Amino acid sequence: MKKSVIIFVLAFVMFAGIGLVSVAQAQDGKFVAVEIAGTKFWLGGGDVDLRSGLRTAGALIFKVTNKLDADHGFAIDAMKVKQVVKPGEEVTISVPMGDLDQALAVYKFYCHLHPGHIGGTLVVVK
Ligand SMILES: [Cu+2]
Repeated sequence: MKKSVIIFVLAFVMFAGIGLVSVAQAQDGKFVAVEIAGTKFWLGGGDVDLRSGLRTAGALIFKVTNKLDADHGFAIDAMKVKQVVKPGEEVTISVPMGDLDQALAVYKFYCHLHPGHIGGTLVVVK
């Protein structure tokens, strides 16, 4: 490859990387419903650091995507979240800070439509 082509490719990769970072900052959590070896999971969660100046003020923003071919529920009781997500749909859920159960740091997310659908936890650092 010519040197100019390599520089162009590197510049493109850098800009694409910056784009991904700014998209990631626009939300506090990303969740995807998938099926692995016959078991359905909500993948996602992790940490939300409320002390970070990069996050959206006043609310938590979650991007929730259902990659499966049936309706699935996305619920976080301690954040008053209960949403049905249609097949192939991506929804943005905004949770006002006032809806968080302040006594908790670890929040369970799960599918309220299927008991066998495995969820996970989200840690909120206050
Ligand atoms: Cu489900």
